[in-house]
Amino acid sequence: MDFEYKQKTNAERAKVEDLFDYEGCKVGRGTYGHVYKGKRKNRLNTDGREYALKQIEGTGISMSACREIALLRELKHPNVISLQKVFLSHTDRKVWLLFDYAEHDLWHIIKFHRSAKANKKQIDVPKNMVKSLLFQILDGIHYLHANWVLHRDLKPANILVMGEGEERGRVKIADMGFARLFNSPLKPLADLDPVVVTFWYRAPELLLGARHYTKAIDIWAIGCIFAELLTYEPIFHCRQEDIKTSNPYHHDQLDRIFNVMGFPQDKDWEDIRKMPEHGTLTKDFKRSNYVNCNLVKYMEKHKVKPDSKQFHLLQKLLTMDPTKRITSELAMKDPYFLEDPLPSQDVFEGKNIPYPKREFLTDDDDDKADTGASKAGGADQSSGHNQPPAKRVRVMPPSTAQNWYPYKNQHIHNVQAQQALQFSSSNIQTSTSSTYTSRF
Ligand code: 0ST
Repeated sequence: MDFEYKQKTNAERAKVEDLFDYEGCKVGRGTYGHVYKGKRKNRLNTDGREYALKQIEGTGISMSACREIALLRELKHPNVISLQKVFLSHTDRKVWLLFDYAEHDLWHIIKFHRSAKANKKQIDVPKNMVKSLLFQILDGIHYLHANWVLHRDLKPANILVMGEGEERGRVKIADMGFARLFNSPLKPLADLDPVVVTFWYRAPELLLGARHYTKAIDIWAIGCIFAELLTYEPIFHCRQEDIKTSNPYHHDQLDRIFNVMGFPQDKDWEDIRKMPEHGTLTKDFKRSNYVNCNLVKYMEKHKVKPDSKQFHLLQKLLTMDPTKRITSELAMKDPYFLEDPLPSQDVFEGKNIPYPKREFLTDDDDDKADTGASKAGGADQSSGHNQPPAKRVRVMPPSTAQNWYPYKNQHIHNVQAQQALQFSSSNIQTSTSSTYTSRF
């Protein structure tokens, strides 16, 4: 390439290290890369706004980096994380993504309340906080679903909440990107270490071998999160097995769901007979073991009244038959949201925020993150609840339904994304692996 042109673009290119202070401010480490809390350097930084800088794992514009950038640049909604800028560091071939900084997330918020409860400490919760959280989660998911984007990995760690500032107390749906690791068709299973993955937010049809992700699968996960906000306990908590299998069927997880919900009656879920793992289900389970189990009983134990509007909505979200499960659109119109107190934009309602700020991680924590003893319950919170962080694994999920991703041809899109990132087409090289590389 023209040397002078290269020099000129090099001088003009915005560099993350010139624009942001982030040294020593690592707040997250996982299979997806590193996340830093950053502030704009000098210049006009009077508002003190904070940013999250994600340095993507690996180098170059990998398939997953490309996907994340291509997807996020199309999306704009107050309750969905927004990508502000992409930096390409030509010296080390690193890709950086700039986001607004969210100080809190539901994983930490729920953990805070759980330990307060265990220590019998009284913490005041704003009276409509759970309602506001649920409404904003539904609003964000409704936007994604309306645009045919399925989340596929909703859980408390992926629900961020903004701290002090202009957007105080606002939900931002994010995705740390762990689920996408499962989609690495080129990696043989034998290469991978056994790993702990949570199935607590997985819909029953997924555990019975459903072939595609659907909107209803996201709705089930929202029901699980809602129940957890009401009780501070993961509703479908289950012993975690080491998994090194592509089998979607998880006996213990299904057993836990039936223990809370009861075994589905034929009339409740007619098509259960058509599920790929229905044979295994009838072989392994006896309806008679669950005759006294139902959601009313479970929630009553946790002091949630079965005649309340919140209970009725929970039941509509946690409906076993995916075709009968409520949609995000209908859920937002539920009587629960019309009843006082109404949901508010600031889930903290202007009250003091009792939750601690994110801790900074040291390189030491980095090593631990890889071995499973990360700080504060998860530099990598992929598994959600005081569990070791994610390791390399491939559990075959259902295929990505064609319309999960708004663009069918990822190769074409990959090129488009690179062009959008102002690479000249002569810079694009294709490689035999799933990673596209470009000369920096
Ligand atoms: O949230 C992040 N990425 C993200 C968000 C989403 C949706 C739109 C579904 C909510 N998808 N993805 C995504 C897509 C993630 C990975 C891949 C490969 C594709 N990233 C945000 C990361 N956080 C880090 C902590 O600070 C705030 C931003």
